[in-house]
Amino acid sequence: MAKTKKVVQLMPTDIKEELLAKYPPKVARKRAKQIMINEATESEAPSEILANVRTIPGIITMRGCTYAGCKGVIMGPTRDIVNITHGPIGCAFYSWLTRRNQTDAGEDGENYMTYCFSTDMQDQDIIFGGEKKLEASIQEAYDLFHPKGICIFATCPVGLIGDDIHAVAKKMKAKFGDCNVFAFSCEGYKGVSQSAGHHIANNQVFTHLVGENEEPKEGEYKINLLGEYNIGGDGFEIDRILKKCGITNIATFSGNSTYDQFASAQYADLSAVMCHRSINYVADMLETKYGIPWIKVNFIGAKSTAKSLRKIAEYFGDKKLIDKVEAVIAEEMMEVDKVATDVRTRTDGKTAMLFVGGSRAHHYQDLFAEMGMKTLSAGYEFAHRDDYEGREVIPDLKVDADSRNIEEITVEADPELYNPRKTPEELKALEEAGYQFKHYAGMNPDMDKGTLIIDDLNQYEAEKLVEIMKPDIFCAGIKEKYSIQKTGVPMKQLHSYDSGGPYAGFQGAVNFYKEIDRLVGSKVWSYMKAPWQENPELTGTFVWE
Ligand code: CFM
Repeated sequence: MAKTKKVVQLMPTDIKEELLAKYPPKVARKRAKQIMINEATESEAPSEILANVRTIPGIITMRGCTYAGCKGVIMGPTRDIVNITHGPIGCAFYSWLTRRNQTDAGEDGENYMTYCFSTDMQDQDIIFGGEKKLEASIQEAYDLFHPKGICIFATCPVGLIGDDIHAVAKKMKAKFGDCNVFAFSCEGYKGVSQSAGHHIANNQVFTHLVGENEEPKEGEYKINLLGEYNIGGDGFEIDRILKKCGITNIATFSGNSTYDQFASAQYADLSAVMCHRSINYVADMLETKYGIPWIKVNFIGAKSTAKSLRKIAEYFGDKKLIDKVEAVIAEEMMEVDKVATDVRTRTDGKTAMLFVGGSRAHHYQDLFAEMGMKTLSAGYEFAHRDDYEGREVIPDLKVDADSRNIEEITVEADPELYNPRKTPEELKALEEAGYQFKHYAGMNPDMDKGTLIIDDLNQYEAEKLVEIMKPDIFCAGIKEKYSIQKTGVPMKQLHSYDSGGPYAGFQGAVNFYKEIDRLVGSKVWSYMKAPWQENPELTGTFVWE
């Protein structure tokens, strides 16, 4: 049977129209601003994307909540801090090990990752207040583990009843003396998505944790790796490469991180930012307070990894490091090129769609490009306009009531520790040679003209897109997985990686090529028919009939 002709004949404007056709006019008008035809020339198409705004009630969004962004995303991957969820048990249980951030207990053996700490709020705590229960939980955790730090995370009811979690944290910190206790007002409803939770986490970590360690860190070419969460072991692979190059990673925010790493971040000489969306606030604050410049990197994709390593080496400008980085790239690329050449005979020209949180929808396009695959459509769940259009748009971002809800903290240069890592002349020389600090161009420039960029994609639109464009693979999360597979299209989870990974770095690229090759080459989903599709007229009788 001839394969049905796909995609190309359809104009992006037609596809957009079809996605919006079912909505009531008001909903369609709002969604139209969140569906962008890249580099659109059509006069009616918007030149900017609407992002970081509330999901329309009734729409089944792919987003998560603010608590998820704070507790799950930023603080979750840290292994030796006890993270206590103050709230009903469901909030803790569903954030317990659901994100595949791996940890290695290290020499000290401290690893609380496998535990789930909750105050288990009950009806009476909601009515009479939960502060006493929180205090008792903190005490219990301290008595059991004597951790260096205890973090408290607010869930929705905590904000509604007004428990003062910060006062409790302060009291317990003073009582213990040897354990840093602090809290996050990251109630699920605090923002429009998990993005608000990132910002809240960044603020508190910077205020209460960064700089706490006063003992300088030794090492050559010291960097912080910001926005890398060690999903499926990505951080382990990046650390392997950095180590091989002779680069010292002082602190990862926050994959497999420790209390001590955060507390020593001020001793790095460069911040390398992987996930811009979740951690750019810390990058900026490290620069303001300590004078550490930041650059955007991407270790997803072998070529992107090589590029990022070269960028780090160029910053330090030391011939020894530059040569070492080149030697590592040459060595690692042998295997990468071998596998890429092989898979490309099968994957070249295939198509993908990516809808992930706030950076992977962009980063993973590099890996697909290395396999000769085209991205038809992509979007973020909760990123802001700068992640689409580049940081140049930041001054024009509309500050609405929801974003005003998230505290902006003022950071000033530290009177003792502020130390610009480069002289103005050195910075200028680098910039004149094309080096860009504090720069992220966003996803849009890397996507083809006419591709569809969609913010906060929902269940209905996901299925509709797949039906219209029939990609060879669809990438998103667990909530989307099964409905997509039912349409006959293979689905790859890019949050949890299903059970795969790592996909970062050189070895990660090899893993990804092989896995995607298998997925797009497999017909299993398109062969699968549900019983009711084959025998649509099933009849049944009741046993008593
Ligand atoms: Fe950054 Fe992330 Fe992402 Fe993110 Fe996330 Fe994640 Fe993600 Mo899931 S921090 S924005 S809030 S890269 S958990 S490791 S995969 S949505 S694209």
